[in-house]
This record gives sequence, C-alpha cells and structure tokens, in this order.
Amino acid sequence: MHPHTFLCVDAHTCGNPVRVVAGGAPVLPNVSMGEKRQIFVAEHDWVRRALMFEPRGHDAMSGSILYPPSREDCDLGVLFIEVSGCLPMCGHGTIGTVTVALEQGFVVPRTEGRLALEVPAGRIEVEYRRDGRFVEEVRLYNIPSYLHAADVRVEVPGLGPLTVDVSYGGNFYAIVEPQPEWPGLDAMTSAEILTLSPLVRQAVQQAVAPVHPEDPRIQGLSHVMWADRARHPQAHARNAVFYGDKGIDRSPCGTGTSARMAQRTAKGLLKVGDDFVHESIIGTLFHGRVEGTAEVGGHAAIRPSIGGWARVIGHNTILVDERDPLAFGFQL
Ligand code: PYC
Repeated sequence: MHPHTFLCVDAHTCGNPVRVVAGGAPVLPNVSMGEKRQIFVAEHDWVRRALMFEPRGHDAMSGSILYPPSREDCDLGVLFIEVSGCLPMCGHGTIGTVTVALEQGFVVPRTEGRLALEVPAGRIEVEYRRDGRFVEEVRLYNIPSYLHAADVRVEVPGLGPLTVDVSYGGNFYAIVEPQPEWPGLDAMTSAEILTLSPLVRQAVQQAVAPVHPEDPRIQGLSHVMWADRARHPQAHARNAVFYGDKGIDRSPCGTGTSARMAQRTAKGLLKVGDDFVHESIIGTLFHGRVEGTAEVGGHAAIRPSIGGWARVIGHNTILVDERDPLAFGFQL
C-alpha cells in the first residue's frame, strides 16, 4: 500500500507555526467553506491529526489547507487545521497562508495588493505589501467581532474566583485581565498557563457555553487569553493564548486580538480608528486597528483589522504510512 502524500509549505507567523497543505488533501464538494469544514471534521479528521500531532507536528501545531473558493467574490478557500480541531477562523494562520500562497504562486491576485478569502467563518479581505516575490506584510480585515458576555464570575479549581470576559473574534475567547485574585500574565510561568488554562476554559464553558448568534456551527469556548500590560515599547498590551490541550500561541493571536479589541471597544477603552498593538509571549507584535462598527445577532460589534508578517521556513513532503502504528499522530 502506498503512503498518503501531502505537499506542504511550512511557515511561521510571528513565531507561531503555519503548515500550508497545497497538495494531497481530500477533494471536497463545491460547497461553502463552512460546509466543507463540517464534512472534513466528520470524514477526514485523520488528515488533521496526522499533520498536526507528533511525530510530524507538536503541541502548538497549526496550519491550513488550500481549496478553490465556492464564491465568485473570493480568490482562495482556506480550511484551518490545528491541534484543537478545525477553527472557524485563524488570524496568524491567514497571514501565514497568504504569504505562502503568494510567494509560491498558489494564488494569482485579480488586483495586486489585495485578496479575498473564503474561510469557514465567512469572507475576509486581506491587503499585502510585497517586494518582488517576497511578502513583507499582510493586513487582514477580519469578520465582525463582539463582546459576548462581560464580567463573568467563575470558580476555578486551584485558582479560586476569577472574573473573565467572553469575546468573539473568529473563535470564542475567555479574556483574563489582571485582578485582585490574579496578578496577571507577568507573574505566570508557561507551566502555569498550561495547567490553569484548561480549568478556566471548562469553568467558563460551563457558565456561558457561547454560540455564535448567526451561525450555530460556531460554538464553544476554545481559547483562553491571559492578558497583561505591554513590555515592548510599541505595544499597548501583552497576551498569551492557550489552545488545544497544551498549545500556547507564539504569535499575538489574530482572532484573539480581534476579540480583545471588541472587548475593549465595548468597555469604552477603544474607539473606531484606534490602533491596538498586541505583543505575544515571545515579544512579537500584531498591529490591530478598529476599522468600523457592525452588528452580530443584536450585539454591537466591531470590524477589526490585524497586520503582521510571516516567513516561509521549508518545503515539506509528508508521508503517512498506514503500516506505521503511530501514522495518525499521538499526544503525550
Ligand atoms: O491567530 O487567530 C489566531 C490563532 C488562533 C489560534 C492560534 N492562533
């Protein structure tokens, strides 16, 4: 039996991995990316596990699969794959995918400097700047983002009472700001982030169980954002996002930054036109901006944009040999 072969381009966006699958992925029907995501999860999830988990990936692995768009007004369809599942939207994944697709010639823009992508959460536009073949910077105009629930009080085993906001930026986030019961991200080790985050996620999911008001396929609290003041002189704030079972985002997290800008706008701390530079746990930056207002199922929402960079780090032909007892990946 021949092994399954996947043609991938590996990149990272501000430190977080983006494995772009350009060949070998399952052929899916010409339906929306939201429907493709449902089909992929039900019938082909082994592809995600094989490409994201060890021995080919790791605890924070993330990537995307390129598909033709089902909509006339989009240049590319993107399915986000990650250790946590198939995300509705991924910001660092978009910046990495666009960089790879342009540099490798997987997409030819109709208008230089602009692309439109069909993603499971909807349609997004990006602008990019390139120098010859190489993409210097990508700005993505994300889907409308909103504060879903404010000041939610939960009891977290090992931590005690905690107040969090639940905000949506393409995924649902529990945002934990410094507070009397918790000193902030600066006082945390990575080991503590990994231990406490699943407990916070479970407690907040039980309390709120968020469902997107306009697309019930998008539901569940998937990510925890630990927030603090900036260290970088150009940043407004710093964060670490936890995902999957053991992943900490090395980038400032695009959907997380969108969710945080929505939260801060709803609380009167940002307004349309404001910039919000977000720093990651390793000191890299995303340049967020509140572009405008919107409405999501009766909630006041914002239209955020996020600017960042990505670099290609390798071409990777990945084999999945069914005779291998660990062919479909494992986690410790
Ligand atoms: O950048 O949106 C993001 C993201 C989601 C999970 C990890 N990164």
